[in-house]
Amino acid sequence: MRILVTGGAGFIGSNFVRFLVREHPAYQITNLDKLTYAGNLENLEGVNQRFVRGDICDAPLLAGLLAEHDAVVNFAAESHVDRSILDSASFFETNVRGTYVLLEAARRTPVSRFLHVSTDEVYGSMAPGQFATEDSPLRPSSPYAASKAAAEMLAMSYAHTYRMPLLITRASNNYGPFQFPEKFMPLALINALNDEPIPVYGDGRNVRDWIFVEDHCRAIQLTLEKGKAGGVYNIGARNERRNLEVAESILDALGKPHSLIKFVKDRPGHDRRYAIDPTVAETELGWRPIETWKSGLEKTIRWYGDNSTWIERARSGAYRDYYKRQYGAEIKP
Ligand code: NAD
Ligand code: TDX
Repeated sequence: MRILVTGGAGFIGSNFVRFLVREHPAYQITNLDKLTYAGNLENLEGVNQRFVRGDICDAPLLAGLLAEHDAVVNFAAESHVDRSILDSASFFETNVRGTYVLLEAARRTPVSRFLHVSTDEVYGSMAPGQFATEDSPLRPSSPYAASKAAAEMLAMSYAHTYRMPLLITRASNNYGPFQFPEKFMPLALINALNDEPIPVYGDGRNVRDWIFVEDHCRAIQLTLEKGKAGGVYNIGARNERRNLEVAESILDALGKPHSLIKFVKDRPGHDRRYAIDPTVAETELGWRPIETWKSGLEKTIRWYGDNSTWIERARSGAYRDYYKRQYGAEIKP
């Protein structure tokens, strides 16, 4: 199968490309990425793939590429909630209009599978004890989540109207190697490694369901192979943790004091709890996460510990300005 992967130089996309090259070498991959601040070709060093620098909003480029491929996996997105709160224009440009341009290109040049990578954030916050199933209503809270829900709805309308062979995955919070330092897990880990305070929003009791990135990548590959056209799949690891517990686990693993945790002003509209029911993926796709919280955390900590040059580069330049704006503090030189 010839796959066009979009956004494959980012965190999950680059892990997905690495995973396919390593475990499913029969796939031919083209990686289309705009290389925004979150895209990084260092994530793909030594990986045998065809790379095209470009934008999913570029219709003529997509027309040419789709003619050479059997399937699309769309990771390309603006992905950070806090940035969407500061300024959401690029979120609607890439996540909504970009998905529209990609769908329109695939309508004109059909592919046999169109997998759109979405998120559990489209369901919004869940009450204690409640789990979203694929049929639960979409109630996005942040501009980021709204842009992802809008993209899904557009995709569903294309599947319905034009019989596009659409697959949607809604994953929970990913963690693992190559995650950009703006997200909570790498931010906490890197700050702990550097003895810098870990900023925890609000009371730290917000809950996320953490999944190791490679488990998510395997679920995407299985969805591509076995998913029913029109199917939606929740991809979660049944691994709910409070943010405070995540920070403490990282500090404990590194032998650092809990006093590095610093409670800071809460994120506006901060969703209290994300929780999804992954039964459909488990039963229909035969998917199960391989990593436990302990093994996934160990692998992640080891990777960041071993990749100080990657960290240094990712935290340089414009990221320093973002950090100062978001946290009112300088990154240590
Ligand atoms: P990321 O921000 O690390 O990577 C996004 C990639 O998309 C970058 O390489 C960037 O250069 C590229 N990109 C951005 N705009 C583009 C455009 N217009 N054209 C082409 N490429 C463009 O994001 P991530 O965390 O790897 O997330 C990937 C996808 O998975 C996103 O769609 C996100 O919504 C979804 N998702 C993420 C998580 C998570 O926990 N990180 C969980 C569930 C779903
Ligand atoms: O500095 C921080 N302090 C803090 O307490 C940051 C950056 C985050 N947090 C909290 C907010 C969340 O409750 O940690 C939790 C995780 O935050 P993020 O890493 O920003 O992730 P989240 O907002 O949950 O969204 C993520 O999961 C779903 C991804 O960024 C999305 O792309 C994905 O769709």
